Amino acid sequence: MAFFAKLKDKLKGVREKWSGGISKLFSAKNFDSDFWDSLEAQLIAGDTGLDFTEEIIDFLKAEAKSKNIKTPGELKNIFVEKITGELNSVPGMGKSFELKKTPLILLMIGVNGSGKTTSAGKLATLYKNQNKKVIMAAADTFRAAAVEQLKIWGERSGVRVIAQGQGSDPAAVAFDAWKAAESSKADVLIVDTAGRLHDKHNLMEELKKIHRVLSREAGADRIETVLVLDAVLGQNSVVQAETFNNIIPVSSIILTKYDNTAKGGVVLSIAKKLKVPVRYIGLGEGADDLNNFDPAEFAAALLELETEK
Ligand SMILES: Nc1nc2c(ncn2[C@@H]2O[C@H](COP(=O)(O)OP(=O)(O)OP(=O)(O)O)[C@@H](O)[C@H]2O)c(=O)[nH]1
Ligand SMILES: [Mg+2]
Repeated sequence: MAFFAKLKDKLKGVREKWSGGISKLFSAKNFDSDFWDSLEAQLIAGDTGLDFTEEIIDFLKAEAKSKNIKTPGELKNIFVEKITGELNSVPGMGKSFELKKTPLILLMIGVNGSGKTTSAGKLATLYKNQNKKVIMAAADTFRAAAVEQLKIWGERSGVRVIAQGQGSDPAAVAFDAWKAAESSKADVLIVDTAGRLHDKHNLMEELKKIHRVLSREAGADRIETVLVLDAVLGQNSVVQAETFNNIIPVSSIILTKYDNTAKGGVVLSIAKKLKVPVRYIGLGEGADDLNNFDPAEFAAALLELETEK
């Protein structure tokens, strides 16, 4: 199913649809301060972020003036192009991870409950379905039942999970898993890590250690540091991303629980502020509920325009 068709389907029960609100505005008869104020309010309410919202409004006003546009309806395509262009200006946006140098390491990081383990399981399923050889590493040795949770995903997807006991050194688990991935010529090694509050110093140090060990053994260019963010947190997730990025450079983002938010604009905020690609979005708890993020479709759907796909 196409990205937004699936999203709409998932969002059926959500009464307050952000895109529907924006779309309605553009059917206004003319530009008055009400139109601009409402558009601004809708974008901010949808977690687009203050700075970017202001930029969009200023850009649209300038376009309307210079092109002598009289009705909001005529601005629709310009709006869509602006949004799509901003998203696509970030390399890798909406694209799958590149398997140029294998085994590729996907180091899953993020705060508690953001969806790291679930996303690891979904990615394992996805690669398995593409007949890739996948190994997962249970480097969350902190939380009881974390290893078990990953093993269940492993069984479900038919993927081997490298684990040690609870409380063991996560960097040692990552090391073991790398050795296994290397010797078995795996395509992808997915490393699940413990959820951490981004202000907990020692947990961040532990994360750095995992990254250091993997970089030393496998080479930094083989590691995708995948920050898993909960879309429901909106602007807070942007702050989280900035904090994590200061610890180890984040190279990709998976935005989870997109099915649970009526505020889709956080994608724009992330693209604009962090310049890190949102490659996938999570649309549910199931193994197949992971989709590439499609910028053009996303932008068109904001105005309820049909796309060619
Ligand atoms: N609706 C929905 N739920 C999700 C999604 N991704 C994860 N979840 C749910 O969010 C909860 C937390 O997911 P986990 O994968 O355990 O999160 P985590 O980051 O590994 O958590 P910790 O290991 O405790 O840090 C679970 O109940 C998941 O089923 C998603 O895209 N949509
Ligand atoms: Mg977890």
